[in-house]
Amino acid sequence: MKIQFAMASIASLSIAVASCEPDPPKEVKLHLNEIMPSNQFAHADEHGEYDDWLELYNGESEEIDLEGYYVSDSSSDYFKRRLPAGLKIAADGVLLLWADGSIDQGINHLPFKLNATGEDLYLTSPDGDLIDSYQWTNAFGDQSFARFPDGSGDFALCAYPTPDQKNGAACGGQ
Ligand SMILES: [Ca+2]
Ligand SMILES: [Ca+2]
Repeated sequence: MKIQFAMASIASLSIAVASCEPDPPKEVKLHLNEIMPSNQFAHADEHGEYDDWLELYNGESEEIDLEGYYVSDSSSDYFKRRLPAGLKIAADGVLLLWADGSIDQGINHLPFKLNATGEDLYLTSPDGDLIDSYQWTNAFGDQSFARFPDGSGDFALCAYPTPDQKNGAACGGQ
């Protein structure tokens, strides 16, 4: 009887706890949209350097302030780079980040490079929730992995990259 009473109490307690929980976090339509792990001659940064890059896409109807979001190339540390103040991405817009290991070159530069033979990328919210990730192997030079449609579609290898532009109809997209 005591055990039954205890179990009934636990059951009612868990119901009470569940009813007090806050709403789950709203899913943000912010995604990894295009990744070039082996940039050779495709697109140079503002210093004329052909560094690796990744592109984010904002599928929301409002601008997103990226300060406090995290980007990482390590599954053991999702918080490798906290994006600084000043990075904003327009509604239905894209933003390019340089993975060149040179954060001294500007707020849109990351403290790591990408590995053409294979690596992971992670995008994490300011609250620490993993928003998006992608893992690749064998990236070809000057080709990207791009989502079609922007933000929501699967990644596919793209021979006609669109850095800093929506992926649009390139590479078989609609
Ligand atoms: Ca650079
Ligand atoms: Ca693009």
